[in-house]
Amino acid sequence: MPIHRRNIALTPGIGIFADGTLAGRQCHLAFHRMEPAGAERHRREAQRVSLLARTNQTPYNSHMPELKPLVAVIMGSKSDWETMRHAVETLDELGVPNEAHVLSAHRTPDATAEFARNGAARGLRVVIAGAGGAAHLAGVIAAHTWLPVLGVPIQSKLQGLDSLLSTAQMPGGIPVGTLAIGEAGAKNAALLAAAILGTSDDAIRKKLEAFRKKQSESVLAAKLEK
Ligand code: RP5
Repeated sequence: MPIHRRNIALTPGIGIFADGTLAGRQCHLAFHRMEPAGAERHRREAQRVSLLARTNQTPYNSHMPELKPLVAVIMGSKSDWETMRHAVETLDELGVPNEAHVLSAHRTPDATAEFARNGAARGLRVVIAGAGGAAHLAGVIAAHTWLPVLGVPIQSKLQGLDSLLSTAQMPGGIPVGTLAIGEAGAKNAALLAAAILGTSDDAIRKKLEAFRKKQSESVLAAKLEK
């Protein structure tokens, strides 16, 4: 590989070299010839490419692929998507760059741990994890990262009470911030993630304030039928 070949246009999951070839495994081969800062950046992107290649379900991916995701929305099964899509839609509405994947604590344990360990280095700042039944996904992710993890209990065969208790009842030491069961929890997880990011990001805080204002106006404008 020529020394001058550089990865010049990385978007989440895909990079393009100057000669038009796609980045991926090549990143591993090329980065040792780059200056340290660039090499580190490309190593992280290469890790991301490799993880997404094995775990990504593209229909659920970020609606803002040009921006580096700050929030990851993870769910234990494709069957959780109808609930967790409310988190993604709310993040999109607030302009928070996000990504979404199906990863299971028990069906894909290695990929889940790898995702959690690499998340902070990839630039993620909050993880939202939704799972149902014996819902240990949020806790397992929290065990592998210092990032704040917000848990969404999915409405299950036991109306979500099993999911709620499994997500909320973390023993002291590894916290999971647990939201309400189902759709409300997914939406609120996104709003809470935005609030966390908004403490250091003015643009996101302003979007959140605008969301609240619009919501208040809509409540005050409610007309009741006699
Ligand atoms: C959990 O098991 C998932 O989060 C999901 O809520 C539940 C059922 O999964 P499926 O059997 O529908 O794939 O891991």
